[in-house]
Amino acid sequence: MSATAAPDTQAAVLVSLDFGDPGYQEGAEELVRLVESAGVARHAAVRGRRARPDPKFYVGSGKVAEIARAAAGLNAASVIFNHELSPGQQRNLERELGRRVLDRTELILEIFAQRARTSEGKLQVELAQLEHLATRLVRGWTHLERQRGGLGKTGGPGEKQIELDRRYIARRVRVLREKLETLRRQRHVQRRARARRDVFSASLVGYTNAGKTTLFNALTRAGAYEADQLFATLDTTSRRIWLPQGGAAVLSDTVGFIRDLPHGLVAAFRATLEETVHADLLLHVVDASSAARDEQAAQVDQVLGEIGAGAIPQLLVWNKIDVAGLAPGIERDEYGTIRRVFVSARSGAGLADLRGAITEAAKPRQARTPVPEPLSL
Ligand SMILES: Nc1nc2c(ncn2[C@@H]2O[C@H](COP(=O)(O)OP(=O)(O)OP(=O)(O)O)[C@@H](O)[C@H]2O)c(=O)[nH]1
Ligand SMILES: [Mg+2]
Repeated sequence: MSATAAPDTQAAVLVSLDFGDPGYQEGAEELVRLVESAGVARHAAVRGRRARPDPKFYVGSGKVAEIARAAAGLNAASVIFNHELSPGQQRNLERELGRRVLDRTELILEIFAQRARTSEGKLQVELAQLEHLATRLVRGWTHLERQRGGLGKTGGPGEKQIELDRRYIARRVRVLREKLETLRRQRHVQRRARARRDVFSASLVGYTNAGKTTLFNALTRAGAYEADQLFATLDTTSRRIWLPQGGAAVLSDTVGFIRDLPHGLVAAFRATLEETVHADLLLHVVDASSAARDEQAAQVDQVLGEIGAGAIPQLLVWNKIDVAGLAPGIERDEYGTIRRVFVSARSGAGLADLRGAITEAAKPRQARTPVPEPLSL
C-alpha cells in the first residue's frame, strides 16, 4: 500500500485517558467492543494518564504525536476518544491529525445509526445526531470538508453537514420532533387499549449485551435479532408471553444501557424507553459472567432513575449462569420476597423459575394505576 492510499475507514486509533476514575480499565475495554460493534476491523490503542484534560487537544502534545504515529501506521481514517470532547478540542485535533476525530457520543450515535431499523428508531437517531451536531456548529467547518464521514457506512447527517446551517438543523429538528410526537401518541393509544384489557406488562432492561434479546426470544420464541455486539437492539419489540396457571403478560425488549450514556441520547430515545417507563414490572437483566456486573447494574439503575422508571418494581435476573458457573433458581430474602432469579437464556436453565417469578409479581396487583399522559420531549 502506498503512502497516498485513501484512509482505511475500517481502521481506527482508540484513545483512553486515565484520570484516576476506578472504572477506567473497564471503560477502555468497552471502547474496543464498541468500535468493533461499529464495524472497525483494525485498531491501535493509545492510553495515558493525566490529572485533567488539556484545554486545546484534550491530551498533551506528546500524546498528539503518539496518536499521529499510530494513525499513520494503520492508515486509519478515524481517531476515537473514549471521552466527551469540546467542539474546540475536536476541531483542533482534526486540524492537527488530518483525520476524522470522534468522541464517545458520536461513536455511540454511529452505532445507533447503523442499527436503527424502524422508522421511529431512525427518526430518534437522526434527531440525536442533529442535536449533537448543533452544539458543534460554531464556525469554521471548512477544514472538515474532505475528512468527515469516515467510519460511517450510514450516510447520516455527518456527510452532509457542510450544506447544513443552523436554520436547516432547527427546521429539521422541528419536523423530527413532530413526527416522533405523532408516533408517541399512537403508542399511547395502544398502551391505553392494553391497559383496558388489563394485560400485565413487563420490560426487559439492562446493560448492553446482558442477554435481554436472547431472553426475550427464549421466553417468547420470537426470533428477534440477538448478537454479540453492543447495542444489537435499538427498537422496542413487544410480544405476549404465557405464564403458568393460564395468565398472560406483554413482554418488551428494549435498547441496552451503557455507562455515561449521553444525556442527549437518553432524551432522544425517550419514546422507545417510554415502554419501559409504563411497564408494571422491570426484568433487570444482568450479565452474571461479567467482572463489571455490579457497576453495570448500578449504571442501569441510574438511567432508570433519569427516565422516571426508578420506582417501578424490579425483578433482578442474573443471566449467563452457564458461563458464571452459578445454579439456576430463585433467591428470596428473609420475608420470602424474590430477590434474584438465576437463569441461562442460552441453555434455558431457570426459565421456568423466571416465568413463575413473573407470575408471582403479577399477582398482588389489584388496583391499576391510570395511564399518565405521554411525556413531552
Ligand atoms: N453463554 C451465554 N451467552 C448468552 C446468554 N444469553 C445471551 N448470551 C449471549 O450474549 C450476547 C448478547 O446477547 P443479546 O441477547 O443480544 O444481548 P442484549 O442484552 O439484547 O444486548 P443489546 O441489544 O446489545 O443491548 C449474545 O452473543 C448471546 O448469544 C446466556 O445465558 N449464556
Ligand atoms: Mg438486544
